[in-house]
Amino acid sequence: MAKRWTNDLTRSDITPERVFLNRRQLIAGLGAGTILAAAGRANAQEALEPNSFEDITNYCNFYEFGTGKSDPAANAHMLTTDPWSVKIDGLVDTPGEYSVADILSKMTIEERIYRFRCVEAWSMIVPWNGFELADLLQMAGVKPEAKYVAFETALRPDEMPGTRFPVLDWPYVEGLRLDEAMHPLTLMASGLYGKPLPNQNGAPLRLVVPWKYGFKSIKSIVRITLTDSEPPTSWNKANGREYGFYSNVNPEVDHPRWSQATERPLGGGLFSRRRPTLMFNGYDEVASLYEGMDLRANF
Ligand SMILES: Nc1nc2c(c(=O)[nH]1)N[C@H]1C(S)=C(S)[C@@H](COP(=O)(O)O)O[C@H]1N2
Ligand SMILES: [Mo]
Repeated sequence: MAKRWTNDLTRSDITPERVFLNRRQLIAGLGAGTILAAAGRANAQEALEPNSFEDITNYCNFYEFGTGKSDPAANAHMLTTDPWSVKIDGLVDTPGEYSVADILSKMTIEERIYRFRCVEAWSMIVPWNGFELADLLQMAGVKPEAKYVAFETALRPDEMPGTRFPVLDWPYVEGLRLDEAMHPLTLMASGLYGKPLPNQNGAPLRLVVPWKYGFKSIKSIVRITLTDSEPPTSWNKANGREYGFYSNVNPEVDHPRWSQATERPLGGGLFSRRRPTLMFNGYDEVASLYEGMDLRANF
């Protein structure tokens, strides 16, 4: 499948040596199409230098393996990720169990360097490998009545020690409105830094929705269901006052217990400079999805 649209810089667009490039160097090194894309995105057009592989894989949230930031790295090796299949059901033309191997053979894997902003107010930049969720949904055939997409993570207490504790109502579930799910920025990631996705980051397939708080980016997905009503989501069920269905990154809507105006970029140490958080995490191109909506009421 052809690469239809690119939101951000990808490492295949820049010179082979991964170095920090300033805007002028970047534009000099890019093809004409990308220059246009870059010109339209002046606001977010800083060079995105990814966090290190070590940072991304050792500072994780994956409560199925424990609630500490290093628990997933320590425990997620217990998860069997091959073979793996994803059930796609609900309002689709061809429901069924799709093996990940089969899915990957049909999708074009590309690299997307995305900002990632956790609701806890830390952030990082990740070079994901994956494909657009829209391509997978189109493969299954979305019925006209479908309005939402529900996602579910594996629940295997034998392999996921964290699920023996009632921290969340397992399995972890998430959801998107169909237009959010079909947006070209919405990625299904199967890798990072050009390597298969480490288990702690959600192997073998996880969602990445870069303009929403990190908890929307559900890991180790076993089921995708097209529905006509808004699906329940884990953090909203756990605390609906603090975590809404939309959970778009929004510096103007604070968490009831902390400000969302700024964030701490990972990798700079505990006392690194905070930086301003951007509306939609800098991905302004999604603003039209929410036109006419009160983003305070629909947080
Ligand atoms: N199944 C599942 N998915 C999950 C989580 C989780 O605990 N379980 N944590 C979420 C949160 S809070 C964040 S910030 C991101 C973290 O992704 P990373 O560890 O790959 O950076 O995963 C999200 N996806
Ligand atoms: Mo998070």
